[in-house]
Amino acid sequence: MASAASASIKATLSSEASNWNPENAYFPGEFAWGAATAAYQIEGGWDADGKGPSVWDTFTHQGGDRVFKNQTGDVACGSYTLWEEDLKCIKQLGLTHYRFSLSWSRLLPDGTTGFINQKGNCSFKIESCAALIQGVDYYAGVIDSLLMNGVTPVVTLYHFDLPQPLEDQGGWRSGATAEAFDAYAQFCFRTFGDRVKLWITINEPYVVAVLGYEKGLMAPGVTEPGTGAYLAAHNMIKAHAAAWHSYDRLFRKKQGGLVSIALNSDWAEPFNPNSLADREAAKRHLAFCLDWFATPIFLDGDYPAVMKSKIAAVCKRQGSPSSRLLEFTSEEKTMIKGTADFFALNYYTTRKIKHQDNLCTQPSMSADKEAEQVTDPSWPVATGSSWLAVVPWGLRRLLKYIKDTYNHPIIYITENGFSQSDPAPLDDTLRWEYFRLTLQEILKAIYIDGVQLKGYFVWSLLDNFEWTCGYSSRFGLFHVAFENSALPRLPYRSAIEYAKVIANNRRVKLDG
Ligand code: PNW
Repeated sequence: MASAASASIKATLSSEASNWNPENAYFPGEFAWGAATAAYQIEGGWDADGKGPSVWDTFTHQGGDRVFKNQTGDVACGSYTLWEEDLKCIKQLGLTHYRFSLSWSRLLPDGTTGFINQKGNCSFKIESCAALIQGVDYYAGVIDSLLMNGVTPVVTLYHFDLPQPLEDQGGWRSGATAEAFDAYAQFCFRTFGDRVKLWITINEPYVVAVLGYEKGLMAPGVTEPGTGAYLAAHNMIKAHAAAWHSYDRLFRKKQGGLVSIALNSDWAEPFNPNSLADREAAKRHLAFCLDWFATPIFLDGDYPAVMKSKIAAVCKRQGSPSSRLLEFTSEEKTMIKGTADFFALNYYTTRKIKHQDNLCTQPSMSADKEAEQVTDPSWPVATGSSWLAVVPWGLRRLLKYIKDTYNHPIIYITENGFSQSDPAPLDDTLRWEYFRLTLQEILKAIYIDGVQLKGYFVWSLLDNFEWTCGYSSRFGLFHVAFENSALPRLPYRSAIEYAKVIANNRRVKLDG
C-alpha cells in the first residue's frame, strides 16, 4: 500500500465518511471478494446417488413445526444438479472467491472413511452406478470449474450437517465424533487439497453447540441446558485442532494451504457505558461467544478465565461440586493452541448488554454468563430475521477487538448479510444500503484501525434453506423462485451493485 495513497484515504474516510461510496473506494489490491453458501442449504439431492442422511435430513423429516411450514432441504436450490447455474451467478458477480461446504454424508455416507461415495464405488442398489455423478465427483467438478474460471474455492468441511450415524453414537457429545471428523478432514485434504488452498474446518461451533445441543432449536434438536453446549464445544475444539494438525503434518508442505475455523460473534456494547457491571457483562458476552473458541485456538489452548471462574461459581452456588465446563488436559492444551492460520469471522449483528445476576437453580448456559442482551430500538432490523439488528459499525469494533486480542491476525469475514422476508423484491435498495455502510466500516477497519482484513464474503450467493426459517428468510444476492421447479436464479439489485464494487476494485490495484 503506497503510504501517500493510504494517508489520503485515511483523511478522506475520517472527514467524509458519511459521503463515502464503496464504488469509488480503494480496497487492498488482493482483497478477496466472495459469497458463501452451505451444502444443506442449497444442494437438495438429499438421498441422491448414495448420499447418507445427515442430522438435518432427520430433523426436517420429523416435522413437528420446528421449521417454518415443516419445510426441508430435500430440493432446496437444487445446486446438486444445477451447479452450472450457480457458476453463472458467481461469474456475473465477478467474485474472486467462492465459499461453499462439503456434505460429509454425501462423501462418506455413514460418516466414516469405511465407504467413500465415488463414481464406480457403489453400495446402493441402482442399475448403472458407473453413469452416476457421486459425492467425490460432484465436488471435484465444482472445484475444477471454479478454478477454470479464475475463482478461488474456500471450502468448509462441516456446516451443521453431521452424518446421522455419528449422531446416533452421541454426535458432538462424543469424543468419537472428533476422531471421525479428523479422518474425514484428512480424506478431504487428500482428495481435494491439490486444488483447494483455503479450508474452514467447522462453521460456527457456537451455533452447533448452543442451538443444537443446549436449546434443541436446530438439528440434532438435543435439549441439555447447562451441559450440552459445553460438551459439544469441547469436542468440536478438539476435532478442529486434530484436523489442523493432520493438515500441518501430512499435507501443508506439499499443498501449501491454510486452515481455520469460522467463528460467529455479535459485537457487544455495554447497555450503560457508565456502569462497570454492564461493561464487564459486555466482555462476558463476547467471552461466552467468540473467546470461548478463539482463546483456546488462537492464544493458550484453554477457555477464557472469565468463563472458567463464572461457571465454577454458579455451579458451586447451585450445589454442584464440580464445574459444568470441562477441562482440557495439559496435552490437549498444547495440541489446541495455535491451530488456525487466519481468523475467519461471521458477523451479523450487535447487542447491548446488561449485567444480570444468575438466580437460576437449574443449569443453563445463557444464565451462566450473567449477561442479558437487548437491541437498541433505533437500530433497523432485517425484515427476514427478527434477530438481525443492522449495526454496521459493530463490525468495525469487533474487527478491532480481534486485532487487539488475538495478536493482529489476518482476518477474513467469511459471512455477513441481511435477509429480506418472502416475498422479497428484486429492488432491494435498502438492503444494498446496509451492504454499502458495512463496506464503508470495513474500509475504516483496514485504513484507520490497521486491521489485516483480507476478504469479505456475502452470506449468501443464493436465497436458500434458512434453517428453522425455511425459505421465508432470504439472504441471497440472487433470488431463487422455489415455487418454479426449474428453480431460476435472478439477481437482486444488491448483486448488481456488489458486482460494480468488485469490478472497480479489480481495476484499481494500490498494493498489488
Ligand atoms: C449463520 N443467530 O448462522 C450460518 O452460518 C448460515 O448457515 C446462516 O444461513 C446464516 O448465518 C444466516 O442465519 C447463524 O441466531 C444462525 O444469531 C443463527 C444466528 C447467527 C448465525
